Amino acid sequence: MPSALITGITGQDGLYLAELLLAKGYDVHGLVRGQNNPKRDLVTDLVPDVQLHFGDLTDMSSLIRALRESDPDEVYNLGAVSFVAYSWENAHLTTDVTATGVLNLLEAVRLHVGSDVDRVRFYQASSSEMFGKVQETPQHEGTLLWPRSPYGVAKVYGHHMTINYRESYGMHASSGILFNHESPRRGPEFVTRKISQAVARISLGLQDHVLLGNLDARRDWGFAGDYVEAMWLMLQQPQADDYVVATGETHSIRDFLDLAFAHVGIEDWTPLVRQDERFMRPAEVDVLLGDAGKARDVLGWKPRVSFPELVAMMVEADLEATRQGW
Ligand code: NAP
Ligand code: F7E
Repeated sequence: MPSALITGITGQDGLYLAELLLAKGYDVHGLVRGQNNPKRDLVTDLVPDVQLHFGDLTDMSSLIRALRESDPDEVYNLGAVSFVAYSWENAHLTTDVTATGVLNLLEAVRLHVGSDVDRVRFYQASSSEMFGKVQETPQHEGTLLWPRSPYGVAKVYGHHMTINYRESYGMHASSGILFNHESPRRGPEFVTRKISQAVARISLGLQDHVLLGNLDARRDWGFAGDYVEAMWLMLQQPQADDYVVATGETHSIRDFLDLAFAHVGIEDWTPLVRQDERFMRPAEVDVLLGDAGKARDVLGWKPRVSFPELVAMMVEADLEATRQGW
């Protein structure tokens, strides 16, 4: 039975990846941080077969211990401070977790495997935020990186460190440059879930408007359940490499609002949405559009869920959750 250790198991992607790997017959282990993490119960409810280990990306000895306890064939590093807006407020913390945390885990894996470098395959959760102020469109694996936030800068560090461990030690270390991916499990701080929750509450008469920031930003949004499959495929290749994972479509926040409100029968959402300075960013990533041609050709990966299907899925899930009082 193959085994895997997932950092970030309590997050959106960690849960989908755990479900995918369990369905494939893996022995799945997850790293949980904190002395009384409230999301631990979510993991035990949704994926009870995952074995949990205590650890934190900023604490290298805890990573070494988790590797010893789980002895995985594959390590997926999904743990991060992942909210871009928060990264300006806590730039050092973001750097410690999202940048140095990658080095800690790579080094822990290197020490764990000793001279047997093929023993563990490593996945790093890189991000389209590394393209930031985009230097070409669409963005591909060779596009110049120009991050626009402490989060983006931290991800660039983790990305290059992953490549460096591959080149320096021959480690099977791959980096997935994933564009935005969403789902009903998306944290409510991110714009898509903030909108789907607000639309559900507004349509049920529980809220009268929503405050948002820049409505003109454009993102290449896909479904998280599709994207974790690409992570797994990367680690099944004979050679480690870097891959862009994206849909190849870009949409604005306004497009998302159009579809989300239309789903509950509201055609004109302008009186229901107010812009608020607090949600504007010091430096914005205006437009992202990914070219996932390499993932399609080498991994045989393509997205299954379309943008309208994604929006409908999220609004439906929040309507149901709000009605049930979850
Ligand atoms: P998420 O829902 O925010 O989950 C982040 C995970 O990281 C959580 O499980 C969190 O644990 C964990 N974490 C935070 N600080 C940690 C620490 N010090 N030590 C160990 N774990 C820690 O993020 P996601 O959307 O699933 O994304 C997964 C990964 O992909 C992240 O690295 C993210 O930056 C990257 N990424 C995401 C997207 C996207 O669109 N979703 C796109 C590109 C890349 P707690 O629950 O304890 O906070
Ligand atoms: O913002 C705009 C905001 O916070 C998207 C993370 O998973 O994907 C995510 O990062 C856009 C930005 O995601 C609000 O200014 C407007 O232009 O949903 P978001 P993100 O910053 O793109 C990448 C790929 C990652 O790697 C990250 O980990 O929406 N926006 N109004 C708003 N954003 C938020 N959060 N809240 C608003 O009210």
